[in-house]
Amino acid sequence: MTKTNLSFLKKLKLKSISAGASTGVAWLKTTGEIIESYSPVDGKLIGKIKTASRGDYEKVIATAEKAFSEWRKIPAPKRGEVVRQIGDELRKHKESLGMLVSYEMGKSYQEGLGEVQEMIDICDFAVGLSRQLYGLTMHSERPNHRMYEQWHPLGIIGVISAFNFPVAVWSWNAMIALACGDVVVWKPSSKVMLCAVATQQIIESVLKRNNVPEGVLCLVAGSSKEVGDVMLEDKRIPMISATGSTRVGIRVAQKVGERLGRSILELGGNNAIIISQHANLDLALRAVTFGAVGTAGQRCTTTRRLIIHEKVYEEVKKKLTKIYSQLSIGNPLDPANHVGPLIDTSAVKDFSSSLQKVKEQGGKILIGGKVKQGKGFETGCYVEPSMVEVKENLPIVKHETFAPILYLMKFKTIEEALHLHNDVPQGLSSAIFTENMQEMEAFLSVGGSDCGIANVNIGTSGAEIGGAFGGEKETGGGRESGSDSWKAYMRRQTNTINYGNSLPLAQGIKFDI
Ligand code: UN1
Repeated sequence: MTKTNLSFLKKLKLKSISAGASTGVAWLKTTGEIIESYSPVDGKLIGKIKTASRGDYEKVIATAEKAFSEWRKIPAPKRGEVVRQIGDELRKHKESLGMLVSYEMGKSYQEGLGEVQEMIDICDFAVGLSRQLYGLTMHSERPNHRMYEQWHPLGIIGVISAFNFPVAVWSWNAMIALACGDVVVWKPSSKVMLCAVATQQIIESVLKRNNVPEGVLCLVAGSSKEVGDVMLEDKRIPMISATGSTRVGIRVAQKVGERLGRSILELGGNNAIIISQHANLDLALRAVTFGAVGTAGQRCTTTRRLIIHEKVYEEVKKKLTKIYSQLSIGNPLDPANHVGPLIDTSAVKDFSSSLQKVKEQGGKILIGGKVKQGKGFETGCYVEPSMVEVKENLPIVKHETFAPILYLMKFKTIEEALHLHNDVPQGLSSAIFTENMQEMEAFLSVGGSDCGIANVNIGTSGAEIGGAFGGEKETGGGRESGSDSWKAYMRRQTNTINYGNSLPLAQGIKFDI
């Protein structure tokens, strides 16, 4: 195995034991247990984190609450200026942070860089947004009355992020929230806490030199028991934005819903690509491969199902099998490799048990399926990307396994393809490859894809930050990132002003005294 050059850890100034809690400008002397972070790439210890305890969490939240009363009064474009500088700071650290993302999470270095680029891009987006927090005006039915709506900051936004995007998904929430005048408390996944600590360290200098109130951008890296569960029930947090599995998301929705808090949920996906007989197969095969094996199948937008027209089925199967046989699996920091490790050995167990279910339910493994062993694979986290042929949506096909397993199935008519496509509990991302206008429009029409993202002639993963990101059904229904997702981070207020001398009631109601 290529030896990883760890000089990026020095550039990121990670200590051998990092504190797991920060108020943005100061680190706490945390009192939680120590967690060791090992790389799934080579099994080496990257660093330790003294996590946040419940008591540390309390301190952070109290500081965040105070910070909100100040931050919300700072003009939005001035808040945007701070976000702009955060983007610039991230630009300076793109390579080192991208490398840490790759090393701690296991995605390729290119994808690690891409993740930091998403952070930079959302900063740019949020800077513009800080001058565009528009409300509507409407015409009152009463004379001498004016009506309009305005958007006010909401308060503390709790961000619970998943291991697969250790830093980008936080930034989609945090940078928008910051521009909106909210403050943020971030609970990262305990599998990738060092990425969160490094990010927090990078932005610290910006917050300090701009005299941003203490508590505006906070980190509480702690266990679910000490931190996560408490956040869900904490009435001081009006909104929780959580990314993770559907199982976790249901709990978040219940707990936050019980106290009538808001939540944005971005949960499981079971994303399919329909390949029509009218597809440009060259494009389709490239998109399928990146979508299915990129991040070793651990994106929520990963391509998990291929619905292929019977006329091109054999050709697609043959060509893809060839591509899969040529994929190189290994250290994701080595650009020669296409597929890195899964996050941990428990993810490997899920991979193997899903393939076991495939066999029991009558699916046929076409290629892959094994856990890699031997030199370079000592962590036990590397698996072979697998292609499975199925006759219909078997129970296992409806389940999201967070690993590189791609199901192939056949269709005859576009109606049948759309039925197969939507016949799963999840609804995040989707795509069709076709050059036929009728098929394309059918896919995008009201009776077409039921997902939050529907693409034509590009794959299911790798969405741009400018669009709203999220999906329907078990994906949770939330939207983050671009478009007008910012509205979820603010409270809307409708205002009616009477500038006349009488008091007409709406709906023409008479009430004389
Ligand atoms: C996720 O996997 O949780 O569209 C987010 C994509 C990325 C984000 C994925 N921009 O694949």
